[in-house]
Amino acid sequence: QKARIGVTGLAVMGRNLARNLARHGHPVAVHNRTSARTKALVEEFGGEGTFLPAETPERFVESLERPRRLVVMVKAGGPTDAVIDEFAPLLEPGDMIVDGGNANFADTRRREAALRERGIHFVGTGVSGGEEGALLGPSIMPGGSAESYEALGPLLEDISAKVDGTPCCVHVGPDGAGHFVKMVHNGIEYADMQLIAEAYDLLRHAAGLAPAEIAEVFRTWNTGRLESYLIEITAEVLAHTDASTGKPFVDVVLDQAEQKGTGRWTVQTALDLGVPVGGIAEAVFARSVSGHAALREAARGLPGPSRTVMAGSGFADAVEKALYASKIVAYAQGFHEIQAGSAEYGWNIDLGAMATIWRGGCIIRARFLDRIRAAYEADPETPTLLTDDHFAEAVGDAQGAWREVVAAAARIGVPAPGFSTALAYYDSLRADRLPAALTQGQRDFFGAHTYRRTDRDGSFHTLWGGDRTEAGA
Ligand code: NBP
Repeated sequence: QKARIGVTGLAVMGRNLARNLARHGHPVAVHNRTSARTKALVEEFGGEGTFLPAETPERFVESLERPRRLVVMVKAGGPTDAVIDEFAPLLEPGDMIVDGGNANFADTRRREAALRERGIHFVGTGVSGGEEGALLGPSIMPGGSAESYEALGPLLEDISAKVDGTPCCVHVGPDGAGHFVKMVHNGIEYADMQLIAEAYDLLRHAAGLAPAEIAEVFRTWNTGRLESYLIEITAEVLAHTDASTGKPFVDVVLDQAEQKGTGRWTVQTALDLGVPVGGIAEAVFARSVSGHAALREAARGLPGPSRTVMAGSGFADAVEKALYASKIVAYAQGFHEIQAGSAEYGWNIDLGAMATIWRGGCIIRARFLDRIRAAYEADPETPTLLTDDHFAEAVGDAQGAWREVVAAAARIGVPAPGFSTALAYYDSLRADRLPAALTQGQRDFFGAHTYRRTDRDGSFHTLWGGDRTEAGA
């Protein structure tokens, strides 16, 4: 018997993806550099379906039906290249290598081009949902050729999460498109988590609520428009009590957030593409600030207002509005980045389809994504989600409370970089005039960088060092 698909790299993600495939009735070949993992998988879970274990790359490749579908789930970076170098010589034109790791999309573009020369399809695929998603149904974002999706799509759609019967898997676009979208998904995830953390901090310090009480607030929010996996787990974490001290769990965890890199890539890429993603950038910076222990220690005694409890009733509702509005901004920025990446690399990404496949399986799964899908259905070319009827109305309704919350944060000295930057972005977009005019004046003054005028075409320069007449054409 041959396997329909194979998975190499059997740590948590690969093992669970292989089990997911087997549970769906697809005979799956399994391989890992260290064969103990392969044996353990078959011993523990062999009863779940048909596994074809292989100790060597040669046996692994031999056990696959043609064209071969080979999923690589190893640590991203060097290990992925090592595995490709090991397996590609064993493959034939028409075979497919699916990289399900969190690769940088630029690496994926490089690998895809190199393997295409040899006739091998390289399918950089975003997989979201962590360990549990991989087993029970992740959100899957495959890039690569349309031809490879014909052979892989049905399998991937079969094991993906489903929402209202629709698979959370769609062909994203050529070469690096899948990993690009996964990267932005993670960037949005960073922003979403940061905004939730700020909401918690404000409820705690401005409203004086205890973690268990805040958990209740989040539970209530989770029955409304903010309903999402992240809000749900936030309530769980806040309600948890540390067994050894009896204190709220959140009070015994070191307040230094770590990161693996996809948030940083999202921001670096946005800078390269010239897309403003302040909400995502502040979320990455907030984790970075938290980790600078010595810096924070040095600055701890700096003056600030007393953190007296000041918020009255209704504050939680205001925070809910600030959170919803800021979240809309973060998603608008993330989708703008996908739109820009798609244009830059000619990927032709369907933005509404991205919202659709993120509704289930992944970390940012939320009711809210239906709204984004509807916004792109109404206008696929919309320059920003903020002008969609639903979102414009929601933000319009929230903006008063949003401003109050940002002001309250500033008054009591609680950092709210996510809420603040989102509001500044909103106000920047809606402004009649921006002080960028002054910036251009300064640039022209010190560097003769020229400026354009509101009333005439052409570029102009004022002779600042001379008689200040204007030259231009
Ligand atoms: P890890 O990222 O911890 O990688 C461990 C696997 O890589 C093992 O199978 C290991 O083999 C293999 N490997 C390494 Br390390 N170097 C290798 C090499 N030179 N040649 C061959 N194999 C090598 O596993 P993971 O947490 O399951 O994640 C797998 C991928 O999925 C990563 O790219 C990750 O970013 C991505 N991802 C993870 C999550 C998550 O929630 N964990 C979610 C979404 C995506 P060994 O057993 O012989 O050491």
